[in-house]
Amino acid sequence: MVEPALTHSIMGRAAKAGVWSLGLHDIRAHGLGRHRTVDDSPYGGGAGMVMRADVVGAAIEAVRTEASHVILLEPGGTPFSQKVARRLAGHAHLVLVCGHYEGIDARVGEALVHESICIGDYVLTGGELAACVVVDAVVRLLPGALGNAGSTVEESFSESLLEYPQYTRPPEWAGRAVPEVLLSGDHARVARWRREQAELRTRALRPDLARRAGLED
Ligand code: JCQ
Repeated sequence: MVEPALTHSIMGRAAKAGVWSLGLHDIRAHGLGRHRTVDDSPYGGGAGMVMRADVVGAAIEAVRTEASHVILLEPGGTPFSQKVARRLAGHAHLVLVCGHYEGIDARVGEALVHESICIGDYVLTGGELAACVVVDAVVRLLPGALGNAGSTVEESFSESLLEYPQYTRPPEWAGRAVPEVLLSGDHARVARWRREQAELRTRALRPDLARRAGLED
């Protein structure tokens, strides 16, 4: 599921351009015995299975280097944000460890993981989708990733606001007209209107962001 998600479209083009590269490693390759077992029942009892420290540890050791920043995706981690994405974009090599079942033996986190990251308050069946979210948000920040199509120049205040509404042709659709100001050709008026819309939308839809951005109530 990870390969198609991260080799599609912009992410795939950026990989072909040498901006980044993806290495996929199956933890089960380090599994034990004929069944390549990766998990076992929890010490202390209880339902579910826990991924073994020796197996996951060997998988991490096989791919990490001196330059690696090892990340575990889990609900208990640091909340992921644009700020965290910017920080991770500064690392030469990220190792994203994807757990399954009830989680990974806690000793792996202590011994081999630099930080745990959480992408939101819900539980997934495995860390792979969370890893895809983190990789997408980080890779688009790398120089050359977006080509000429986009700019990641993020002004410190406006990036904490929601986007203003966008319109394109046709000028009227389903009885709805594009706001007149956008057809006016008055660039200063357009800029003012967009800024105002961004603030109104942020206040209405994300009061938490509005407060953080310092907008008046
Ligand atoms: C990440 N928000 C939710 C699921 C166990 C390491 O242990 C486990 C990891 C997962 C996958 O991550 C998430 C998640 N951010 O569920 C179970």
